[in-house]
Amino acid sequence: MDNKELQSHATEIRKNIIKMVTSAQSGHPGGALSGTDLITVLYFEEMKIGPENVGSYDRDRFVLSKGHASALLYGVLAEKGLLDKALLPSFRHTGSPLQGHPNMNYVAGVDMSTGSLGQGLSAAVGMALANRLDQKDHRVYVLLGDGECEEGQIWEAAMAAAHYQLDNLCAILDFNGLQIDGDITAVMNPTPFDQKFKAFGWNVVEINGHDYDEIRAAYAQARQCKGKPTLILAHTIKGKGVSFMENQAGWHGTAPSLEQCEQALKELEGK
Ligand SMILES: Cc1ncc(C[n+]2csc(CCOP(=O)(O)OP(=O)(O)O)c2C)c(N)n1
Ligand SMILES: [Mg+2]
Repeated sequence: MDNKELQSHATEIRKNIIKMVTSAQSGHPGGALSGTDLITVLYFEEMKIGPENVGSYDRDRFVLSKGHASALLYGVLAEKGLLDKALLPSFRHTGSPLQGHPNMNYVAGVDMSTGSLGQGLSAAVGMALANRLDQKDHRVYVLLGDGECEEGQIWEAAMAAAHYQLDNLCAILDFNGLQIDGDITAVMNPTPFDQKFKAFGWNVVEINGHDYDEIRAAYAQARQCKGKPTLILAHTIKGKGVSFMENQAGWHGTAPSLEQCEQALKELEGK
C-alpha cells in the first residue's frame, strides 16, 4: 500500500477518534492520536488479519496494552472492516460493546481486555509462548505507553520475553513523552528505553512513529530478527494531527466541545 493510502486511512481513523470521544463526552484523544500511524501501518500492511480470518486461531494478534486508547483500536477495526462503523457513535455509552476500555468478550477483533496499565505485555508474552508451543507461526504485537512503562510488571514481562527468546513478539512503544499528569520524566522517569530494553535482551529499533517508511521498515526488521523479541521505540506526538491537542497533557483524557470537534475535523481534512 502506498503512503498516500495509509495517510488516508489514518486520517479517517483520527476523525473517528475525535467523533467518538466527542459523542461520549469522555475518553482519551491524546494517546489515541499519537499511536494512529503506527497502528494503521500494522493493520493495513503488517498483520495478517482481515474479515476472512478474524475468527481464526492462526491469525496475528494485537494487544492494546494502553487500553485507554480504545478509540484507536475501535477506529482501526472499523476502518479495516472488522467492526461495524455504525457502532462507533455508541462509544462509551451504557450497553454498548465499545466500552472505554476494550473488552474481548464484547468485540470480535479485540484480542485482550485491557485498561489496567502494565498488564498487556505479559498477556502478549503468554500468547507468543503458546503460539510457539502449538508450533504456529503467527505473530503477536503489543502497543505500550511510555508512562505505562513506569509499571513494574512491564519489566518482568520484558525479562520473560527475552528469556524465552520470543522473536514472534513485537512491542511498539508510543514514546510521546507525556502521561496523565504531564512529562513522564517528571512523574517517574522510565528512560532511557533503548538502553533498558537492550539490557533486558531485546532487539531495539528506534523510529519516528509518524513516518510510514520508517514504521514499515521497523516491522520488517522485527520480523527478520531471530532469537530476540523486538521493541519498536517510536517517537510520537501526543494529540498528533490536531494543532490545539498536540503535546498537551491536558488532552490526555478530555473530550472536545462541539466547536473544538468541528475545528479538529476541519484540520484533519486539511481545510
Ligand atoms: C494500573 C493503572 N494505573 C493508573 C491508570 C490511570 N491511567 C490511565 S492512562 C494513564 C497514563 C498513561 O500514560 P501513557 O502510558 O504515556 O499513555 P499515552 O500517553 O500513550 O496516552 C494513567 C495513569 C490505569 N489505567 N491503570
Ligand atoms: Mg505517553
